[in-house]
Amino acid sequence: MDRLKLAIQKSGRLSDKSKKLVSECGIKVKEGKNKLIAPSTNFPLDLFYLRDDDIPKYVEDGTADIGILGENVLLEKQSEVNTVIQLGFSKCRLSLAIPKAETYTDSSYFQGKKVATSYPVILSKYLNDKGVQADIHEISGSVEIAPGIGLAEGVCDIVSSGSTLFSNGLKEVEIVMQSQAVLIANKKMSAEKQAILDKLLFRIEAVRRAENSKYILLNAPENKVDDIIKALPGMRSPTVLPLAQKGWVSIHSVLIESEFWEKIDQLRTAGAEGILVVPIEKMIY
Ligand code: PRT
Ligand code: ZN
Repeated sequence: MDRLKLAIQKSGRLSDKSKKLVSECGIKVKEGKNKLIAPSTNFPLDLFYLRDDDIPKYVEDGTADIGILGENVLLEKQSEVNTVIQLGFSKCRLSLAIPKAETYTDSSYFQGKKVATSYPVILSKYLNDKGVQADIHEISGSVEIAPGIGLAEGVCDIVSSGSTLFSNGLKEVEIVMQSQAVLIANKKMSAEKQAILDKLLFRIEAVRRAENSKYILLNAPENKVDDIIKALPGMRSPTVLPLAQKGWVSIHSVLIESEFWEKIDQLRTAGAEGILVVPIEKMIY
């Protein structure tokens, strides 16, 4: 029986969240110190611990079948793989930044200027598309210090909160790309491996849906039920149960996280009381 090989980052910003996702999919893995490969004991999958930069190549050549990494690294490496699903974690952006005191109008600012980055492929394509020729210096770490030590006049680096740029006297002037963790797959997988991947995807989707949803329970007078139901999308239709107190019901449904506060306001206006909101662990359609 074939087993699916999943490459994840060994240690770094993606590793804990990648492991958490695997665990939330009910996949148990034997953890060993400093091991390169960890087999699952209850799912036909083996975890490969790698540097994130190596994951696209390993998945392209089939050493690993699938992998989890940031879209920024995926795009930079230009490997021939399929992007299967966005995973919604490790969100960040790749941005251009310049010293705070400089005046910025548009990307022509970078014409003929030295820009330090670990993402030369993405950056040169971005600037080329805008007709700007910059002098791109590839450096592998601590990009943000380059202007301060006179190595470059600008940087193109990953930004999350912006505090690294700020504390190095830089300001973000353009977003080159948005990024998040994605699951990638080899382009020529056997039918047997594809079937294991489909099973895994089914679980990942259930976990992702649950992350974005909340279970809501509320009480309401019977004559308000129609108004309240209008405000509740639910999976199919909400559950309505009679309460011991005559003329009152309990309504149960599912809310999308992003619409949450807006819906809560609508529900209260419609007459809902005693609203309880609870997290959902998995959601299977
Ligand atoms: O050793 P290995 O090669 O596996 O890891 P790595 O050092 O190359 O990568 P790692 O672990 O730092 O990041 C892995 C991935 O996490 C990146 O490729 C991004 O997709 C994603 N990610 C999310 C980030 C950040 N947020 C992030 N903030 N990657 C890096 N940063 C760094 C950034 O380089 C800068 O130094 O954090 C700093 C900026 O953060 P703020 O919050 O100060 O703006
Ligand atoms: Zn890396």
